[in-house]
Amino acid sequence: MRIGNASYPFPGGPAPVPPGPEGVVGLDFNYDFKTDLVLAGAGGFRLFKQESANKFADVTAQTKLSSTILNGSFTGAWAADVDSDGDLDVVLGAENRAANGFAKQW
Ligand SMILES: [Ca+2]
Ligand SMILES: [Ca+2]
Repeated sequence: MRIGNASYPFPGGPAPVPPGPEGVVGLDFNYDFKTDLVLAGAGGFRLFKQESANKFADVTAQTKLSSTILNGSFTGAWAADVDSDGDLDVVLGAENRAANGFAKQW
């Protein structure tokens, strides 16, 4: 995926599967008024934090999510406060039920 002059790896898996319409989610997970990106695809889950208008950093490792989620095969992702605690969560859709579920706000 390209933003400005930079390219960021979409987790498309070995195929590689291009991003689907539900595979890119903009959200401000750290409440700094800069939109961050969740990318979800056949090759897993990635979280990119926006550092400036045209620069994102891969902060996936900081989520401390399990490898089952990080490397799962997803059909889409959506931002929602699933548990109604005031923090945004990310819901991940998967055809493989073993990897289905949601990633609570980290
Ligand atoms: Ca942000
Ligand atoms: Ca929540």
